[in-house]
Amino acid sequence: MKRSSILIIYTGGTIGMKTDEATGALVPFDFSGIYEEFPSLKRLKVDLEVLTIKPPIDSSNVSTENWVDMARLIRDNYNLYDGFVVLHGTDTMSYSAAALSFMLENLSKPVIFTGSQIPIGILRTDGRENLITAIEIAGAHNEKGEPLVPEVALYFQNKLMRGNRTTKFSAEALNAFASFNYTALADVGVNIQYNTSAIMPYSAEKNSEFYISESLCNDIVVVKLFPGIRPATLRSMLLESGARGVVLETYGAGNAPTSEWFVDLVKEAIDRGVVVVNISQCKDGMVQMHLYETGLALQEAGVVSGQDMTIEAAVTKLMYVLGKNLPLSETLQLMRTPLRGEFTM
Ligand code: ASN
Repeated sequence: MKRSSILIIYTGGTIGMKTDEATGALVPFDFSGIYEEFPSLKRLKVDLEVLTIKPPIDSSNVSTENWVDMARLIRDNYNLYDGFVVLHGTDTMSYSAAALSFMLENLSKPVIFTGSQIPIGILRTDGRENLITAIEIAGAHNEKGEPLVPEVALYFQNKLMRGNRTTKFSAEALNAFASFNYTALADVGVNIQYNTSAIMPYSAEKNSEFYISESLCNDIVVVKLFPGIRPATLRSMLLESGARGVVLETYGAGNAPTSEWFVDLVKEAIDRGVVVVNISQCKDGMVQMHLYETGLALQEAGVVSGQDMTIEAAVTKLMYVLGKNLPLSETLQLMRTPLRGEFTM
């Protein structure tokens, strides 16, 4: 079996922290010295290089510009490496993984996001296993040399998940991420069990046509419904904010109040060309606007069903699709089509 070459892109987050021997404070860890810190990595059949985004950030500070930087780093190194591991803070890792899944066009190499809940320089860290297994997955290939996971995925605590299907659901547990609506791409125990039928198939033609989309539109508003929301609040978010795209977080199977003022405001936004996508506040399950009168009103107003998309996928997909500046009908068509396996039809 050939050795894989992997580029680690360190963006920041808890995984990059260790205790300063002198002061006892947490300080950033220098990943370029990765072999000195983890000599056991030499036993993996991979060649590693590390690039650090300067300055490394707490992921709560991540911006669309950072996503463009990450995408460019992958593009500039695409032909030099077999796979990529992105070390990222956990707080917004699902947003970044979803964003990159859209921005990396015709991707046919592994881009594996991981991080940790406990700093890598702390004895009880979860980062060491996350890092080592993410590297192993990024380098995994079949006898023909084709990567086993040619897509953007997120590895955390024994599970490999499609990046744009994940959500950070725990600020405490070490298994902080879940993919509620899509099966794991791999389960990790004594062995790594790849769920091949759930993983994007490898395509050699795609590989030669790899490029990145850098234009993201962040004129987006997320409206999380709650009983008692005032017409003036909704009006300011839908109409006065200048938003080109709205993610409406509704109840249950995609339901919202049937009050005239509510439906009229949504209609008015849609008539003005705002793209409104309906996703559920429930993490598990699917929007089905035809089920109840309370969902049907939205469907008839022209709201796009977000199906079983996560909030992270809905926001970043809107940014990506609106960033293309297409005619409205084509924008709506892209929003209704799963582009990277981000929702179930
Ligand atoms: N605040 C950190 C971050 O997202 C949390 C972590 O990485 N566990 O950068």
